[in-house]
Amino acid sequence: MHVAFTTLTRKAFLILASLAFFTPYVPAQRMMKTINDGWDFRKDGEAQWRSVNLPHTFNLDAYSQRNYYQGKGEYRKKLSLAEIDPAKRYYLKIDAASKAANVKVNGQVAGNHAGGYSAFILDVTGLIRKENEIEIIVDNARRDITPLWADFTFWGGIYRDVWLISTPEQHFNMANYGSTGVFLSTPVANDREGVVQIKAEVTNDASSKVRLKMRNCIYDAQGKLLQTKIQPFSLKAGETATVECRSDVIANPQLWTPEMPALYCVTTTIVNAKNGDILDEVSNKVGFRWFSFDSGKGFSLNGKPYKLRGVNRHQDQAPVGVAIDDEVNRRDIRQMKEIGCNFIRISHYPQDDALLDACDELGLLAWEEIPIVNMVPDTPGYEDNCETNLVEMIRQHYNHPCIIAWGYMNEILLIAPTPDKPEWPTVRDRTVQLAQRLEKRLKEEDPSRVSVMAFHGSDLYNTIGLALGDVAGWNLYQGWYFGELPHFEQWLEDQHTRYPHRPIIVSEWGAGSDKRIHSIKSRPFDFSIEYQQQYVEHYLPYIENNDYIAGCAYWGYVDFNVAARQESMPRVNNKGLFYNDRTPKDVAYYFKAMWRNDIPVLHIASRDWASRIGKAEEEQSVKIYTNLDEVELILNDTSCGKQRPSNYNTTFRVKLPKGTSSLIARGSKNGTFVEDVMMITFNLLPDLSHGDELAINIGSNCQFTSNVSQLTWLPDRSYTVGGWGFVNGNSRSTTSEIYNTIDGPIYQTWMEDITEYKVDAPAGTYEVELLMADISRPSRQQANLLGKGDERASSASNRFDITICGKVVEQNYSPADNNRYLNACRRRYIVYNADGCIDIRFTPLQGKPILSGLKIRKL
Ligand code: GCB
Ligand code: CA
Repeated sequence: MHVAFTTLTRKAFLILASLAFFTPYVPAQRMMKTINDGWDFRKDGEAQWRSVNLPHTFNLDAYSQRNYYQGKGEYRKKLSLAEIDPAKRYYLKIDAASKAANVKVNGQVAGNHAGGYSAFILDVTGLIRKENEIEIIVDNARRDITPLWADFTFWGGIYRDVWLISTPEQHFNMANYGSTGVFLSTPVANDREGVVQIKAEVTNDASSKVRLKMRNCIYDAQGKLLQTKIQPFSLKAGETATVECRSDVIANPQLWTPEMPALYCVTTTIVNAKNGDILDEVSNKVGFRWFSFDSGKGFSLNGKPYKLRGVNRHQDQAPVGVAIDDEVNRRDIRQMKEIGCNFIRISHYPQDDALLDACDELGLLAWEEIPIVNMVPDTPGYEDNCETNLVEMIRQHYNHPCIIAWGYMNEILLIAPTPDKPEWPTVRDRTVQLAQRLEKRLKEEDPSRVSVMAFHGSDLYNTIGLALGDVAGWNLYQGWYFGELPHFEQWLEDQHTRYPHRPIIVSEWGAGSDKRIHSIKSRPFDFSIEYQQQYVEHYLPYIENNDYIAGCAYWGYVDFNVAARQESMPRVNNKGLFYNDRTPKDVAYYFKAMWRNDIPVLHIASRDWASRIGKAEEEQSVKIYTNLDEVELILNDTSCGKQRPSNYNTTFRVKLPKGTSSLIARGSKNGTFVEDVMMITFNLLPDLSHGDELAINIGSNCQFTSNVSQLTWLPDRSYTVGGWGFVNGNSRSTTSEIYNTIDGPIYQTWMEDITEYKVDAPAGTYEVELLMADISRPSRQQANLLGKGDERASSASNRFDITICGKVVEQNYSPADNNRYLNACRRRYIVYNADGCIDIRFTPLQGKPILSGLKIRKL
């Protein structure tokens, strides 16, 4: 380490010394700096400004309310410059302002932009002075800019960097869709030869003709200079021209792969031909790689079959929303690599340059797309804006070797009228026409990448002509939103049989999970950690083992904010492999075990369920995710034996002693010994005669542990003598948000038509607490629930009498009184149990009696 450091310092010194003594005076060159600090902000209509730094979003309200602010936000900043050089050009580059921006400099319009996910550059040369005021009005409510409906929050704000750039009068084109104006490709890339093609657009903003040279220096992956190409050219006053350069053949190039992301580098310099002054310069990374999608063999990289193993990624992280720093982007890519991803679907919109740079450097193949989601509206201007956003994405990210696919539509028929509706033909034609227009433009812009679209589980994409891209992406949720797990492979096999020439990728698949919810009898949509595990353990082997599937992108990398989503964690789509704070769920290790065969992976998959409840001597399941051949589990120094995993997991049945125990899993792979350790706590089922609190999650197969009180509400069951349970009733569930509680899932499952619930317990005085919420007016759900919503729709509120231990405690009671539908009601009663049974009875008066939770404590 020390030696390396010294060498580096010496080298740096030599370079500095040579610059100081031997290079001629370097005049005006490009200067680029962020101007993120010192902004003021206010929402439309607010009088008060407050100080903010960029990146910034004005939608932190999306964390707490469905109807987050959609409208205008004003930003302003004073910018002082030491001097204005009349021989320079000045630009503002705004990396993202959602969804639209109007920019003024010193009171004069500098320009506008439509699109919340791509960068734009404005020439402010004529407007800028030493003392400036910059004003940017951002608007996230525009209906002519995509997206309009989608399962994510349309965060408003200037949520990426803002740059001030100055260049000499001769510079790379700054007016090309936010790009650098320098485009690199590799027309020859194979293991024997590599050729780089450079297309640079150069502008002369001077008032006279100039003679220039373009110099391209090509460095190999180790930083060694391989070639220098110099080309003279000249530009008339005001002219922008494209200068092309093709490298000599690079023999035996190091190929770029996710495993070995060898990056060559091209530095493109504009030099004044007369005096040799350097005018403008940009550097780009290049990777030599080639790929193909095949309908039978799947994806290949550099001529070899290569399964795409990936995740979808939204950019938000609490508490900053989408106003994330570059480090967040890089950390995410590192974490994806850590679990063995070689692929990312950058969903559903272009993301930060830092993310794409990290994909190039750390090695992830990427699909990037523009956010045309759920339905194409008929707003004037919408289609033009979509096309502009597509071109911006392609030109801004064209040089990244990580990119293999461009996408432009996601589940575009999801909320479109069904074919039986009179509006259907219009919507269908509008959608197909836009797809055709974008497909054509995409191919004109970049024939070297494939085009792709993500479909939802509907055959209409096939029948109306939307399967027009190179690759079909299927977003499949069988066994989650609808159907059963095996319907997943049935769907794919059916598609493959009917469209044998079409390459397929599973662009989304996922199931939600909530750390508070656990079940040994997990079911779709119960949001248990265990069902998510079951779901991924079914899907992933199929994707891995079937060559015709190019690969997949799990939905999603992390739990992310959707202001309008409800479910067990309102405003969170909780299908992530990682929590929103980027800590892993246990299920992330299943992927890691499957995908990382270069290292031993061994993980006790109980971190998300580290506190258990059961009968003494009752066996508990402890699941291990691993890629070892054999694993031993040790409980408090005693071996529970060895097991051989299949499908990268094995489950031990162990008897946990009361209290906290240690679990150690151990084994070895290729001579490397590995172990994983965790602490697990076991408590006995509550015993009312010992003063314990008995809490029951009525109507549910799951236990629920409050993350505030840590109290566990046990799964419900039917009554047996000496125990407790429902005597009758039907279990129901909802995905609607329950208000005025932090323990929503208790209320989201309930028994209805219940007339009796019994708990056998020693005689005495008890505190009995009933939890209820009237769901008979469920709230409107996200389109993505695809019909999976509330199971009931009675219109009148439920009214009933309640009797406990023979005493009437409520008469003509309705949890929805005062229009409190969907509100948590929690009532405690002090009752005397004289006969060894706490008997709770309901007498229906209107609608159906309901009960969501029950808690009993002996006084
Ligand atoms: C989808 C959408 C995605 C949603 C996801 C879900 O199909 O493309 O935006 O978030 O499903 O979780 O429902
Ligand atoms: Ca319940």
